[in-house]
Amino acid sequence: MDKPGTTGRVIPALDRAREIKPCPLGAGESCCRVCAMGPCRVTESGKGARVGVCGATPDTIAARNLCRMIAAGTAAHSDHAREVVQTFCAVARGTAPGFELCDREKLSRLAAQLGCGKAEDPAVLAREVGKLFLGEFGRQEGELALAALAPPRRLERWRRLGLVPRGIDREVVESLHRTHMGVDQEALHLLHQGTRTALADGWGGSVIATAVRDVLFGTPRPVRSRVDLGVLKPDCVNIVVHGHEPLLPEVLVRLAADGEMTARARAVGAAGVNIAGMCCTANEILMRHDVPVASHFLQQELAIITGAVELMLVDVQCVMQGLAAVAACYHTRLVTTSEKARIKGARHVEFSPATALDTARELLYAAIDNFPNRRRVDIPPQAVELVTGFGQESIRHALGGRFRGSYRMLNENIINGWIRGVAGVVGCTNPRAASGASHGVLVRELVANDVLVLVTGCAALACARDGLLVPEAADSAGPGLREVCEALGIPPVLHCGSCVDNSRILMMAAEMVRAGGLGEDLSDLPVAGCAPEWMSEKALAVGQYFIGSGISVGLGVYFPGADSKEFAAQVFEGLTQDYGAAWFFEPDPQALARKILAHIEEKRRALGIEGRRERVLYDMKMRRRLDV
Ligand code: NFS
Ligand code: SF4
Repeated sequence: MDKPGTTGRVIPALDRAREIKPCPLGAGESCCRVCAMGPCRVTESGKGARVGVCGATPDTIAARNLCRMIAAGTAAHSDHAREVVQTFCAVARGTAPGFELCDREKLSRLAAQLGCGKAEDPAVLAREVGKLFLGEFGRQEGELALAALAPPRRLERWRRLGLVPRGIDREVVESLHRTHMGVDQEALHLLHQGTRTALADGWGGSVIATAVRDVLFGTPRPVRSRVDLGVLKPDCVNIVVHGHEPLLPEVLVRLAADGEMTARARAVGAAGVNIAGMCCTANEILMRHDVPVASHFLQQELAIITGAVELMLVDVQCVMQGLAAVAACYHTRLVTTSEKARIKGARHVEFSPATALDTARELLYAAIDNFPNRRRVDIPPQAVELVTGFGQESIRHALGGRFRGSYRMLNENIINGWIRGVAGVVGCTNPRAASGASHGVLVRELVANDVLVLVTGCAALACARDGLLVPEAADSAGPGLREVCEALGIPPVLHCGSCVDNSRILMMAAEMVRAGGLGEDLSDLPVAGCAPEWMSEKALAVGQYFIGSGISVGLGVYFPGADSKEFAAQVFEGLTQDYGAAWFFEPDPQALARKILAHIEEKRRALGIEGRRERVLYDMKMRRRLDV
């Protein structure tokens, strides 16, 4: 068999993961590559060097590596946010004809919240909001204006610890500086900078990206759709939109519904044009337009292998280079659309807000013209129903009722114990873990114990494939959560969007604090986060900003640098002292669920609300019943 990465047989990611042994560095030992006296491989306990050539200790190296990964994750989310804000500003100036300001009510609310004035003209208001948002990236001094969205207690704590981000770009740059050879060499000090950088992502870049996309494309409301490769249609021209930027897909979805495109598709023997999403782009257009989802991260190559994809569009982040080799074996055209990202072997058609309509039309024509080149088509029939569209606003509405739109009712349900707490299950799917299967095990255990689950990113899509995102899934919930879900007609697992939409979870947590009765800081809430199958540096940035915000986070797969006992003591315990939250590591999904449940119960005890309802302990027999 040919080696992965060489010529010959194309092996998709799952096979490659089986064939490539993970490098032990990072998991078993700390590895530093930041200067040419190294790379240095150090360990605290096993055989080998105890410090690097420069004398760097394993905990410093581990903290430095984590800080760099957080900086990369923050950069990815925030550079994406910058792109969206620039388009938003272009729309406000009237130079992006394919777009409009869709949710003007949210725009006015944002402007009022940010003190951007009360201009009647939405374009004027948008220019003001856009200017403030853009300013957050390059701010050099003072505090990120958006940090003020955090509960006052949290903001005070950040101020005391020197953690309030200044500008988004500034924190990323400073993290890279501090982790350069011979600069910041104390693990905790590095971790604090990692947190400040991550907070610039969570309360900065990600909040901005979510808010602006809501104004441009609409604030999500609950809608139904379907997920899995079975959403590809054998008789249609199939286009898969993959990556993270919803700008071009938004225009594409609109144009594809145009009669002209259907007529053109019919002329080549197809029934019409079918668009399906992949990864976070999928989450975006799913939330707003119920566009079906081909699937999560790990299934990107498999979509092409169906032989039914005429065109796959990719922009930035989580796009496997292996797609080019797979596409070359089929008729699929792989097209890169971001100025920032190209793949050898893929065609490049650059997107720009000013010419979005023309680009979308050109791409639709290319897909339709490719339909007659199809060879064998083999689409797995599975496609599962899901309900999506839960954000800060729609959850307030769904849980607060039509007339009392507030988080008070959610808090009441938590206080009286019908809902024990809330868990955010986020992040990727990873062939080194259970390839998406951990999510079902973990989430079933949580909902069976009356924990309301909020999901985003590929974790959300994995849960959707598992049938957990429909109201009927409440059948497998504990008695309290089931009752609440049935009364409100909502699933026990609420889909909150893409990974930048983790900011929605932060905002909901802030609303819960504001609604009262569950403490005064985010760290008081019976809430936890986890990323059981993380693979991307963005997931570490998300985890760190949750922790910096007071919400503990469990990580699966592996924890980088945990081999250093000193570093592990900091990240798993020490941080609690400062943030009221810390990381925990648990690769087994069932055990991860138990840790989350224990954490939630501990928070309930601290709030004095532990005894309202007894927790149901599910034995294997009961669990098997839930799994059907
Ligand atoms: Ni999030 Fe979205 Fe998926 Fe992971 Fe990648 S697509 S930004 S990083 S793999 S969840
Ligand atoms: Fe080695 Fe120190 Fe250079 Fe890192 S900075 S590679 S530990 S010499």
